[in-house]
Amino acid sequence: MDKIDYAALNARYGIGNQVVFKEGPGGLALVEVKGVHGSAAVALQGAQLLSWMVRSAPALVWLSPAANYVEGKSVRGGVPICWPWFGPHPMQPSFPTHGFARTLPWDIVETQILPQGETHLAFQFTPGEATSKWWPHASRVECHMVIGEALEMELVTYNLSRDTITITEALHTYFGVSDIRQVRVLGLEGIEYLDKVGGGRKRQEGAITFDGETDRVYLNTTDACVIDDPGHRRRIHITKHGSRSTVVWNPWIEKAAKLGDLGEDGYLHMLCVESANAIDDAVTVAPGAEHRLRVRYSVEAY
Ligand code: TA6
Repeated sequence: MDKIDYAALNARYGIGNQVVFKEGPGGLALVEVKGVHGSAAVALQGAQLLSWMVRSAPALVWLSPAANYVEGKSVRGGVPICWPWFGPHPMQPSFPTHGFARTLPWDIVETQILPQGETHLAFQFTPGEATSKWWPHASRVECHMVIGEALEMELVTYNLSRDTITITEALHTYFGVSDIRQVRVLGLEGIEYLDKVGGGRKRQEGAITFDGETDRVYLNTTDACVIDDPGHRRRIHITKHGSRSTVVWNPWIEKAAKLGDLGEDGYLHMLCVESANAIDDAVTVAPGAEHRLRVRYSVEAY
């Protein structure tokens, strides 16, 4: 990893003690946000949001207590950005799973405090020589985050080439839950999904509940979702634009043990609800055009 000049980063993009660049675990460069409404930490590697807290409530975004912080490896938790493909590459099994954007360094390009006190961060990644073996298309991707009592994220793909490009993508968000066995996901009733555990395509009946490994890609849905968590007495509202797939994943006991970086019983306290464009919902971007995937996360206590 190139040596980071934190003094220069803070001089250019730091904002008092509200936006501070510093070295984090494993030498990963972080930007820490301490806003009037909420706080967050984002790794420059992958523009990966690692934490988001609103006041003293239990963390809304889960970060594994056993996460490895290693250059070139996605940290377990937060919001990994899957781009320019989701899951295994459709034709090249040797290519990195979930694309390469989540494991490479992004540049910060803007920081600002918005009129209502939220913090806006903008990150940018431009594929080049190092990634051309996987992705030989002139393109750029940006991630904008607005951090406050709600969390808004927007992933923007720019096609800078003369050819149409096709991407799949996901904001692979790990939400914090009290106990996965008590949690329900509402909003996907009646939607067709690809069941990556049991195989085949099925249709969701009623709320999604969890009693084992769950790995589903809900297709052709622009619907909002709600994570209802009685243990934390809260509902997390997930709305999205520019996304036709929603991925719901909990590894449960055996898969979590195999992954090895979720910590003791970590699977009980996390749930991925990922706003994506995957499988049938791949996105084509015309030459010179752009595609935007946007999410908004907010929390309602009850
Ligand atoms: O989004 C769900 C999923 O595709 C699962 O199949 C599982 O592989 C998960 O992503 C995590 O993938 P990772 O490469 O981060 O371990």
